[in-house]
Amino acid sequence: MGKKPSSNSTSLSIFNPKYYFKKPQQLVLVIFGFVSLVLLVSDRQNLTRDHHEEVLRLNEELAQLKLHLEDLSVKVKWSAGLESSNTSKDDDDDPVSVERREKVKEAMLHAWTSYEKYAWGHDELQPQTKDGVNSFGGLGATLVDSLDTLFIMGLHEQFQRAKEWVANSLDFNKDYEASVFETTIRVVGGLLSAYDLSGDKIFLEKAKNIADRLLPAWNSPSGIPYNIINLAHGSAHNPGWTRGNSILADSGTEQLEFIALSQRTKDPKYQEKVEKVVKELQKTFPTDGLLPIYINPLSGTAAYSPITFGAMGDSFYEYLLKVWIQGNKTEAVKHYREMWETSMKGLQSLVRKTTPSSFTYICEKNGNFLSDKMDELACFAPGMLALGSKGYGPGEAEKVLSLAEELAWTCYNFYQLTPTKLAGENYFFHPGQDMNVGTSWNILRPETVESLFYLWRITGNKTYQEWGWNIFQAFEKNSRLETGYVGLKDVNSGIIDNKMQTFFLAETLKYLYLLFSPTSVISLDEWVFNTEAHPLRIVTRDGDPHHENSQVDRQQKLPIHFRGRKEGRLGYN
Ligand code: DMJ
Repeated sequence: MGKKPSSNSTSLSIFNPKYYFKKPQQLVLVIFGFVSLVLLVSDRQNLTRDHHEEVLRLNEELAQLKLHLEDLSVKVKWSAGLESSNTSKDDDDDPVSVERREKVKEAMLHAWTSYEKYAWGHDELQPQTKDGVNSFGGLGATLVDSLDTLFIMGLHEQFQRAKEWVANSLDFNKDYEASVFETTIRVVGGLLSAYDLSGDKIFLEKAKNIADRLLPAWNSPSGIPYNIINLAHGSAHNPGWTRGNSILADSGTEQLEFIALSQRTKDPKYQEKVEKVVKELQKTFPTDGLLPIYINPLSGTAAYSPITFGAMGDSFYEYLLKVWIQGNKTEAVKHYREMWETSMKGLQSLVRKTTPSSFTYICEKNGNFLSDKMDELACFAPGMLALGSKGYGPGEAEKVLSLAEELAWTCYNFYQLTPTKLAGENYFFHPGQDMNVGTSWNILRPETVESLFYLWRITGNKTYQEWGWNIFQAFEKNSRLETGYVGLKDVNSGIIDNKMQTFFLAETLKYLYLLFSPTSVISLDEWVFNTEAHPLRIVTRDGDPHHENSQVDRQQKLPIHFRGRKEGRLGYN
């Protein structure tokens, strides 16, 4: 009797190629099965991806519809005259502003949804190639920079999703040479502002974590920080091209964030480091208050280099004023205001007027030589002057405010004089020719709308809203793509680049939104904006805005936000 093959030997034989020589139909079946399986799996994957994209698209459409609905309901209310009956009427709110801020909110939603769709968790969105890029070490820079804008605009589902990412995926342990300045103003500032607005402790924990990684940068002989630090290892240095020097703006623009962090954590170490910088600079502060852009971190003194209110100088002057405001203008911060006022005298010594149209501008200085050039970056100055004008006595206050208004007119014309109605990166002034664009790109910068926001808040002059609206429309026309917002490589030709800058969401759109909101929304009496437009609550010098014994009354802490026109206050999470 032949031996019956065991089931074991049968199963072995199907893995034996000879089996298929004897039974070719089985081979056909196996191949067919395999191909079907591969097709099925790849089809599933495609379906899942398509499904995911479809869900994101539908979400954006839904959010757009919600906005549209809010807009309609606001209009209906206005036309029915119901407004004043159920809400407290703000004198500075009107139907045109309501409609405009809804348009700005829609722009933010578009920018944010594009980021969610193509670059989620990355630092920046590249709208043309529809992908993300990590230009800040992979810290989710756009996401963190956008948190407070989402919150203020009432985009709460988006804020929630961003918060989940911060809680679960934001990791600072990166072997990356980070800019101390950029990481502070975007990440520390963004997280602290999200904490102040929402009260959610996760933001404070994360802010403390990244600030702890940045702190070794201040361990120089003078206390002036090195501007680059490895986030994983804590080794700090300056960029090669500064000849070993620290950059003025990079070294003097961490005070607001680190003081705020000390106030909220009750740990003075952050505040001590950054306040020492200003004390050090005060020792050799020039009589005109104008510091060159390079500071030697070994001696703490200025190295021969240009003086400017544009790139590399700008926010140092801004923070002198704002730390004074953050510190409740008390004795402890008096020296900041004094230094600021000295610098503003210096600024006035750099002011010139063009011919034939008499535009006011701020020169740059190198040694004794003045250069007739102004960066668009220096267009933060009108806002700063307006904000600081209130601290002067009669006479001087009007003079400073009037200079602010003249400079704002020039900055607005940086936009209006180009074919795209968007400003170039810098301008040169020649006798008889007023101004010409120098570097011709526009990377969605905020400085001019920032100044228009302050000037509107401080003067109540609606002209500034009109100017802001014109600039917003130019962004919509030239920079908006299906996949986000891009800068222009050239404001004359309108050729676009491939980057949605994080400050477009953090600053440009936030200031525009606030330009069309009542003054009670992020009141300048209660909040101070860092240089990346992150509002930090003004508390007592050692206070925590969320501490149960905090002096700030809880009702007062709630930011007002709008569903269409103001319908009420929103609570914390
Ligand atoms: C922002 O990161 C900040 O406003 C900074 O102070 C200057 N540069 C950009 C915006 O232009």
